[in-house]
Amino acid sequence: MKKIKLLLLGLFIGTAIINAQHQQHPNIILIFSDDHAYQAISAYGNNLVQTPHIDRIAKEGALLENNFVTNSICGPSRATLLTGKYSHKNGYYDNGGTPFNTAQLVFPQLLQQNGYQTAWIGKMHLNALPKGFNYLNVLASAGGQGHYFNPTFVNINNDTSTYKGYVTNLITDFFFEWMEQRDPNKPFFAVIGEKATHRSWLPDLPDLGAYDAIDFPLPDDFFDNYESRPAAQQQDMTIDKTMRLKEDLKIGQIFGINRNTDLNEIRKRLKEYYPNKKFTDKELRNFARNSDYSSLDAEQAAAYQKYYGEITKKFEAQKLNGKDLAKWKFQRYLKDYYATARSMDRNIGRILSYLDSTGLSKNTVVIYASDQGFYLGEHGWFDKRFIYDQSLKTAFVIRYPGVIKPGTRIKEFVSNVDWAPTLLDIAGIKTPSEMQGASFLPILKQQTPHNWKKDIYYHYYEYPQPHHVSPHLGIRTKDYLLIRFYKGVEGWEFFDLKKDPKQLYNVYNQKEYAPIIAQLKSRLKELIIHYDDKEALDIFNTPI
Ligand code: SGN
Ligand code: CA
Repeated sequence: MKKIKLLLLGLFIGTAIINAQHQQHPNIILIFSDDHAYQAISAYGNNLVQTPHIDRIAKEGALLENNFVTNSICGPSRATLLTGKYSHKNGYYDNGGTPFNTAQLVFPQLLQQNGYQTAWIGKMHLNALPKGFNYLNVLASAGGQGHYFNPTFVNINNDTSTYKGYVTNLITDFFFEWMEQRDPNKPFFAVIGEKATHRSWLPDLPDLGAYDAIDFPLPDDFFDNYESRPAAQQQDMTIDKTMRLKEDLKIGQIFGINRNTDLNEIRKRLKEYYPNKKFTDKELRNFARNSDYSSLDAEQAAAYQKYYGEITKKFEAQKLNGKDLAKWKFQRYLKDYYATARSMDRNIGRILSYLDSTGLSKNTVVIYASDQGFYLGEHGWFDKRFIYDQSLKTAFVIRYPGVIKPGTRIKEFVSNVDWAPTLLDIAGIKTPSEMQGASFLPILKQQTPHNWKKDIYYHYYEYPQPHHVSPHLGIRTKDYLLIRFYKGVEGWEFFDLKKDPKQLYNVYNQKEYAPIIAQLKSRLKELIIHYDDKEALDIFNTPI
């Protein structure tokens, strides 16, 4: 009898321990890429290029179809992620170089207070190291953008080190190193900040040419003439005119040279592609200026020279111009872009396998998201910034075993001010009142609150450099998009998304839309007041 009692007691204690382990808040990994378009992901419908590991996260968890950003560029997106606030509240409006204000609250501080160990590894791009992290190892050179090959990182003590290898692989390696040194008795939160797929799209060596056999279909608005959209007429981000053959597409590029390389050496290497062309010393020196291409070591440079040298020769033989040249550039852009993304998906595979083999998968939330969307030739563009769909929306897939039902697809509107509150909620922490978003964890559990938002407020600032996108603010609902451009171009735009999902026809002046435009304006004003965007209110109230 006594033995049975002891056995029962043992069972009871055992179950209690298991329960306690289950109740411990989960680990959270946020794999956060740069400029990786949702339309580049197979789980989001791309059927030419496969992203099996991002897809796996979606399949085993949820995919958000309407996840928006509040200001579609890099630094501001990261500042919003950390603070749960719009740019006008966290002070980080653009990539202009002003350091992120580290005195303000960032959500990892709250995670730390609740027993989490926290790390950010890879690209951060905030011109300052925020509080709230136990471990930092972030890209340092090129104004925080870092290099694809042999990059330099800065750690929490402000010490910099340069490492040999390809950035996406190194970032994963550093994550594993940190995992091995962390305290296994505490939950962890880690941001794996990818450099991929940022311009100038340098693939890892095994991926050079991975998509050369694919002829990518040209978006039907590739030769958009921007009629009825003055800000689109003013931008400087077309594949046709803005994208550069040498610096972006690596045509006639010389790799692995730097400011100290002898000019005769550069002249000699160029002879192979341009036997009859004479270069001035200034032109030769320019070849050594792009640090992304200078950072390759001899072996990497040789592989690049071989691959892009062949492409250069074929290109020069074709003597393309006009629309044919634009179409050719589009093909090369996508081939490099997807090849760069390929290494990232492979590395996400490494991360998922690591979690499987260490048994961590069960109690670790894994998120894959990008800092904003990106144009892959829609409207003829690359880059982002506009409130139009491809840059406004961004990928977000999340796996949370036992909580999110596999294969969930979410249509509700969420935005990046909601990310911090959601991550805090997962960790069992209430959203602080100064944050401007709300947790969408209930939505992920398919328990959408009845009053969940149905529209998104947006405000973009950076102007005129680098891409001449006029500042604007606006509101996006399921069916409509209303925009107020200012500074560069002054004016309103309105799109009926039911009839015009590609946002090609600005119908602001069509009479039949006057009632809905009036309604949307009053809602936009409410949002401006709700988010306390004073500058926006002045602009809204200024007649044009
Ligand atoms: C660089 C790029 C731009 C890009 C910004 C911001 N030019 O300036 O094309 O929009 O970064 O990107 S480049 O010739 O230097 O590549 S962000 O992702 O950091 O916001
Ligand atoms: Ca970015």
